[in-house]
Amino acid sequence: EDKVVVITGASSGIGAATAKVLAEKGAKVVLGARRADRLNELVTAITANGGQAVAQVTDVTDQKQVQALADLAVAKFGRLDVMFNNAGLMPLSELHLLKVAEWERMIDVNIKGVLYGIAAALPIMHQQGGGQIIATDSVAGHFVHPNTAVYAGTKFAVRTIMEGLRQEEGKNHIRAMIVSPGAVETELYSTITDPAVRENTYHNERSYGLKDIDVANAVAYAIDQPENVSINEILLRPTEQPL
Ligand code: NJP
Repeated sequence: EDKVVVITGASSGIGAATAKVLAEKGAKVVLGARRADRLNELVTAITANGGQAVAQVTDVTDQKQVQALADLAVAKFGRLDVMFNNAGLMPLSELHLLKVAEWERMIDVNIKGVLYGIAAALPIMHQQGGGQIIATDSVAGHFVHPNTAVYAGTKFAVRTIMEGLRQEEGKNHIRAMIVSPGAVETELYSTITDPAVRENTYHNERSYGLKDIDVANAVAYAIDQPENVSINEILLRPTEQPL
């Protein structure tokens, strides 16, 4: 399909894999993240493979930058069919460690970043008469464990925001979906600053984690559905992951 898809957090992991999968299927992808070098490498790889991609450095904690990324899609490709709010970080720790700056960072990126994506996409999609908004949530949007209180809190918030969006915007032909993975082998564990928690999480990702492409394929499946089919959540775990 030749849809125009904006992806935040496109410089690595799930975002980068989704960009490649969608571009291979003919989508025009508009890529945002903070690391320009990674974005440029990805654009070069997609273009060399015959795909269409543009990138713009975007910090999702800045509403203006998220708006500029959505506007780039319209300026470059004339539309915005899918807004994939995927950027996130996961500095897990127990609450008593009082890593307040990390709590704030998760709220800013994981929650506000998604809200800014919605704010950027909605007016454009209203004008077009439809579209699709996707956010990367998590199994942590369903269950909380020690170390995950704030991270899970941000993912619970994303789940409720996206469900509200679905209920309100279906009448405007806007589809809303969250993709909720279990452990995925990406660079996300490196955002964990507590060494014991990082080692444990990293161990799980290495021993049984999904690949980023597994999540990318789930997102591509939802985008590929006909307009009357709104898949609202895809929750996927590695087979061996218990919780
Ligand atoms: O991790 P990683 P994932 N502004 O670290 C970007 C969720 N998830 O692919 O800015 C803009 O490879 C960062 O780019 P950069 C998770 O919560 C994962 O696993 O250049 N972008 C990078 O592209 C998250 O929502 C697992 O540093 C910002 C991307 O975010 C999503 O999957 C399990 C940014 C992170 O890519 C993608 O993470 C699960 C900012 N301020 C949910 N800050 C898992 N991996 O196990 C970060 O349930 N980024």
